[in-house]
Amino acid sequence: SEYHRQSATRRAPAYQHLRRTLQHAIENGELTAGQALPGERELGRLLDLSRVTVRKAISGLVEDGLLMQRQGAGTFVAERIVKSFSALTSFTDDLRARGLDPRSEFLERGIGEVTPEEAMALNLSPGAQVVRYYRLRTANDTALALERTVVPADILPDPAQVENSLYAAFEKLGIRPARALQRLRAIAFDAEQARLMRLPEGSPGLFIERRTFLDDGRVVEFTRSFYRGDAYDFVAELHSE
Ligand code: 16G
Repeated sequence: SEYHRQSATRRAPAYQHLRRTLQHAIENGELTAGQALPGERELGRLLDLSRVTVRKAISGLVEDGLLMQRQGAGTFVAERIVKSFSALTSFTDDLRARGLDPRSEFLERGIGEVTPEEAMALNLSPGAQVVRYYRLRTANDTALALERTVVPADILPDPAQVENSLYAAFEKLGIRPARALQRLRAIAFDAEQARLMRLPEGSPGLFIERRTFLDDGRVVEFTRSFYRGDAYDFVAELHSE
């Protein structure tokens, strides 16, 4: 097999061979999006490798975003996440709907005085207090986005109120986002962002800025998201005028 041919000619640890072999199989379409992989035990038996080796190779590919793990269902070749560009949904909603486990890793979290830029985006007066979050967004241990969010402190007084999902915290407080303005552009992840996302520097990303409003016109969120460029398809329905 391809695997055995490669192991005979190279000397890297066994898990790296397997990782590379699986990566090639995904890249050249032998393994296709959505396809289920055999279980760790079975794969180990097929390739005559220990379960630890198989697990190490798989967890590396999960981190890379090439494989996804679903609780109780196994490991799959990752599919692109199809996301509406016109629906006011949250990261948590989007990923839960796909049976994945979305998480927030807080890189920064705090409260402070609004900057001029934030005041403009949130329609706040100078001197107002805001809550700020910088989060790494993951699904089943794959890093999918970095997000910086600013919320007026009179809406969300305590930064600790967001445990995992911002929109879940809003819901708990009876705050109902009504509409949002969103813009998108292509970016390349800089060195620091790439490190946090575990991607090579310069990897393609989508920068999406969202300002979300309540029915009464107040702005509840100013978020700048940096999504992985290779993981998302944004779709929108267009209507003639
Ligand atoms: C999405 C939104 C972001 C919002 C976040 C809340 C896009 C491009 N961005 O990532 O503006 O702050 O969801 O997610 O959709 P959460 O409720 O999981 O924290």
